[in-house]
Amino acid sequence: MERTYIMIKPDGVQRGLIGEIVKRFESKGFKLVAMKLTKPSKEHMEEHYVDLKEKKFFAGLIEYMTSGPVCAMVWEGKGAVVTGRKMLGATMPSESDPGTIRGDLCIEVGRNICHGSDSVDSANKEIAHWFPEGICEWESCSKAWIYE
Ligand code: YYY
Ligand code: MG
Repeated sequence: MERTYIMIKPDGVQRGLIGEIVKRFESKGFKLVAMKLTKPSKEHMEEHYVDLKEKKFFAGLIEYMTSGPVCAMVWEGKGAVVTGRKMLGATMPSESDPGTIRGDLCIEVGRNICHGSDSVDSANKEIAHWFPEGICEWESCSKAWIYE
C-alpha cells in the first residue's frame, strides 16, 4: 500500500491545527502509520528541502521551518501521495481551492501550514529521512469498509 509523508509546519502547530489536519486524513480513510512532534535541526531541514536550495526563498523557508516543532506523519492508503497533495491544495494558498487544507486554513505561501510528498519516490526518501526508526505496521478494523 502507498505511503506519503505529511508534515504540519511550525505555523500549523502554533495555530492549533494539528487536530483539524489529522481529522481530514483520518476521515478520508487513510491510515496513520507514524507520527511525532519534533524540532528538527537546520541541517535536517535543509536536507528535506535540498531540491530547493538554489531558490531565493530557501533561507527564509529554513528559518520558518526550524522556528518551532513540526508534526511529522506518515499516512498509508491507495493513492495516498496524489490524493494527499489534492487534500493539501496548491502551494500558493491564494490558488488553493476551498475545501483543501491550504485553501481553507491559510493565506500566505511562506506560512502554508503543511507539507506533502510530491511523488512516491520522494515520499519514500522523506519517510526514511524523518522516520529512520521505522513506521508502525498495523491492521485497521475499518479496512474492509474503506476498500472493496
Ligand atoms: O510541495 P509544496 O510545499 O507545495 O511546494 P514546493 O515548491 O515544494 O515548495 C516548498 C515550500 O517552499 C512551500 O510549501 C512554501 C515555500 N515556498 C515559498 O516560500 N515561496 C515560493 N515562491 C514557493 C515555495
Ligand atoms: Mg514540495
